[in-house]
Amino acid sequence: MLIKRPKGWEIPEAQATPESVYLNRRHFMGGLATAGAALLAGCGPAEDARAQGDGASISTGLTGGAEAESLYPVPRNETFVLDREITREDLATTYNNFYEFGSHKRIWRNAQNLPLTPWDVTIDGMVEQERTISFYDLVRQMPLEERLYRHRCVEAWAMAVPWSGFPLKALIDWARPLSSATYVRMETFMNRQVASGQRAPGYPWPYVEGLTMAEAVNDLAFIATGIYGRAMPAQNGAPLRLAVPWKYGFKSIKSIVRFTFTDERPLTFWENVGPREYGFWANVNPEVPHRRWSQATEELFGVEARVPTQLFNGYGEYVAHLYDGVTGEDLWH
Ligand SMILES: Nc1nc2c(c(=O)[nH]1)N[C@H]1C(S)=C(S)[C@@H](COP(=O)(O)O)O[C@H]1N2
Ligand SMILES: [Mo]
Repeated sequence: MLIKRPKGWEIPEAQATPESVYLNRRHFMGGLATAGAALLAGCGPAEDARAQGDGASISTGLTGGAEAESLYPVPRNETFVLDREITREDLATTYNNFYEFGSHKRIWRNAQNLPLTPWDVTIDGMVEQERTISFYDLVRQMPLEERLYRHRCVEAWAMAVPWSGFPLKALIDWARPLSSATYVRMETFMNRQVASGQRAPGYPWPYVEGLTMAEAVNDLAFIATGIYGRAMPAQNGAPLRLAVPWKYGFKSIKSIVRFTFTDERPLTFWENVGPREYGFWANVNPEVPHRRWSQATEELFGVEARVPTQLFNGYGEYVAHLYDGVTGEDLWH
């Protein structure tokens, strides 16, 4: 796939070798994460040291077979432009947060064991009619497009990736929730056989996330089913995952099996694990530090550059109005 690199963000090729990237990452993560690493939303600094070499050659991964693969590539929606270089595909597909497969970044190999066919998606709760549909039947009915989005992890690193998928609003229109529904709750698969992380004690599986209905029908809220012009690899959340780029990365729940419409705010996975550090809203804000580190700047993963963090990760024009009337809430954790 042809990728346009905006001038000014170009980094000398020599600085972008996997070794220097990972050494830099190790240095960086070591500085901010010492005690309480288990509470970090997807942080396992100790594992980074093993990373050298992994990223250079691999960009494959199970994607749900030829049927899923045949859907791509899809036309790019040019509305969404980046202010930075697209992250190298081999980096974005081998450095992942996916606690179901381990509390470190090198889960891509383990994730290959996740069975992707068949994959059923259940729509339930406050809807006209509860139903379960296969992923492939669902995705074929959705308006597929490609979007270039920034991705900002709460750990203060950032990527930029080309997602393929469809607006969450398209799925919601299809699901026909009742007007009394005020939240959509999303849930990841449960599979202790293949997901070693789900066998480890201490985490409230399955992974759960949620959005208000207003957030969910916002133009930016996207269900990604592909990446870099091909079907989603398991490690990035196949066959379908959320992408809400104005929020910290942990909101972008992977490998979804259930959408539940409700009038109760869902208790999300990380809020459940560490309510002092992670909340429901998790909107990106450079001025509100995490309880243990600053959010003022972020590391552009793969290019050894730090840049200022932007309010709403730079997407304020799309989403800031959603929070105008919201008072008495911590919108930034
Ligand atoms: N089910 C599930 N979804 C998840 C996570 C997870 O551990 N489990 N990690 C989150 C975090 S912290 C981040 S930063 C992103 C990482 O997505 P990527 O690996 O595609 O970059 O996925 C999010 N979605
Ligand atoms: Mo994250």
